[in-house]
Amino acid sequence: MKLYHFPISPNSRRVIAVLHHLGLDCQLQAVDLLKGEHLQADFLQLNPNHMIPTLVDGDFVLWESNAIMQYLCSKVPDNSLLPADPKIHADITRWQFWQVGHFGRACGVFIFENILKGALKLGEPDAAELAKATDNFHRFAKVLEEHLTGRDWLVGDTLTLADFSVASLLELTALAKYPVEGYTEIARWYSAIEQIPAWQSSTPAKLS
Ligand SMILES: N[C@@H](CCC(=O)N[C@@H](CS)C(=O)NCC(=O)O)C(=O)O
Repeated sequence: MKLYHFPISPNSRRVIAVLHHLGLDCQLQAVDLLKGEHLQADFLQLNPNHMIPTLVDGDFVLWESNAIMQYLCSKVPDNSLLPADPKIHADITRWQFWQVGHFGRACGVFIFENILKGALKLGEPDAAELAKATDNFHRFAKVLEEHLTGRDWLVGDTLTLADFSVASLLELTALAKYPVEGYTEIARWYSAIEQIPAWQSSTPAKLS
């Protein structure tokens, strides 16, 4: 298998953490988004959305990080990251959709305004956009905070894909300047994620 990724992308990180946790063999191929490598014809044939991560497994090409994570789990029977029990499976998938559709979108504005704009020389962060994103961040961070109260993990009593999907957004907390003050349950849970060997070994060099 080959995974096209971009270092410091949370979308890549969560997939790489799963590869490490499951002990799967996979070649990592960095695609430099800042140099526009994702817009080259060869890559567009794999992913017409010009986005990483993208997995190639023989003649099967798969994009969307959460779909890739579920596919990787299907290679390791009886793994605890994505148990077969239909309700647990659906609960994990629910949090993965929530990450893409809600929390990730709130975090994405901070990533764009406070990290990417500077890296791409697109000007200063837009205060109005950040103010709107702050409201949205709190709306969904409160849901996460309350859900984590009294729990070690997002689903059931063990680490699952749900934890890797949502936690990956938080790796950029300092650089993206998310308004995380006061979210003590999220901080406690994220500290536990940071102790997981697969999380540690998948830390991008620039964040370690
Ligand atoms: N929903 C997608 C999002 C992937 C994504 O946003 N990737 C970004 C990097 S973090 C990208 O490749 N952007 C390049 C572009 O949009 O042209 C996933 O979860 O895989």
